Amino acid sequence: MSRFSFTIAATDGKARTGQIDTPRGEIRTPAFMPVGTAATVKAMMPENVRATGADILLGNTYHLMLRPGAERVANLGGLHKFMNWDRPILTDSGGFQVMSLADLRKMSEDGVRFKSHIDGSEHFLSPERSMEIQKLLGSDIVMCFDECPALPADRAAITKSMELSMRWAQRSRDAFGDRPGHALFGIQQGGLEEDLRGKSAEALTSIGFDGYAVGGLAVGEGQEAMFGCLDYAPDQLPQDKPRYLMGVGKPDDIVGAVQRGIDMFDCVLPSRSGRTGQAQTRFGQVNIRNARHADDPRPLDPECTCPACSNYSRAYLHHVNKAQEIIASMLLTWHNLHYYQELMQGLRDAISVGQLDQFVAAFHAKRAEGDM
Ligand code: PRF
Ligand code: ZN
Repeated sequence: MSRFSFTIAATDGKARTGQIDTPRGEIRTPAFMPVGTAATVKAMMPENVRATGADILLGNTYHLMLRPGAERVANLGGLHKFMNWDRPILTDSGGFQVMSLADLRKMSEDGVRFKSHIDGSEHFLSPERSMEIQKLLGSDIVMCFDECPALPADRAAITKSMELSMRWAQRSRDAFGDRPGHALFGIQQGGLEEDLRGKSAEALTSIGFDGYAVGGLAVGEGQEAMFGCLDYAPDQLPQDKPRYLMGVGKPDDIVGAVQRGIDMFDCVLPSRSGRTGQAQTRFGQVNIRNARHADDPRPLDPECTCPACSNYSRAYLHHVNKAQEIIASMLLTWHNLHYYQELMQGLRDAISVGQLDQFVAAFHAKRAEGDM
């Protein structure tokens, strides 16, 4: 019952496939975690999210502490029961969301004071309070409280921020304590500076975590710079623990990151873009609102087995989107999450049989062909 372990079944180059075992079930890696920020993956019932192939969801400390409140969720039996998802949940620690969403932020060594973007009320987050909230929620994989500097930033600012995040990582570890069956992940920072990333990895490794995230990327640096960093950052982290690239990404970002040794991902893209009429497909992004779909009786993707592609035409998806019907969000979100999970299964299978290069070549060829 107290198990939380990571087993690598096969490798292909730097890529790995395997599974994380938790008391709430296994997580097949490389894994994509749909984002359930406010105790829901928007427009989806949890059982349908599971049907797309998701093993784990991501939840957010920041949103849930503001609404409905962590103590309230705990009194109602925890986040799993509250949202009707009994498999693993990873929660982000709040600092990153404070920086992107909250008003009037005031940072100190102790933590960050801020005003809610919802009602202007005042709140405080620190490593200790973030650990407490994630425990109240019942999170299976808890993230350290960190600071993610916006890029570009000068080296002095990135150094100072990384060092603060490493002191907060130690405080997160101390506050988390020993909780069998629950995991605590450290978060590497250091911008695009290889030596600072190395120092961050050393600090985290000497504290000791159940998994390690690469934080501070996908913050505006572009894919080439991100891949440049991922050419060394995962190698600086322990080989035998899961590596999680936070907030990434587009399908080609995920493929490139898996090739560089990343095991876990989360991103709002498939769910958020589904609500604005963008479909993520084998042949690239398709805007279902485009007039060329209005009379098209074909499915979005004839090879996709999701409900949107099995039962509806492009013309129907176009119509319900234009008419702002709720089912438009439901169908495209389902398709997008299905596509992402199928991509992850394809990556896992390819790594298992040592055919990742061939898989990646076919992935890019299909996208180059485009939607016809
Ligand atoms: N830290 C935390 N959450 C995050 C990030 C980070 O650096 C990122 C960066 N892409 C996304 N989410 N705690
Ligand atoms: Zn589909």
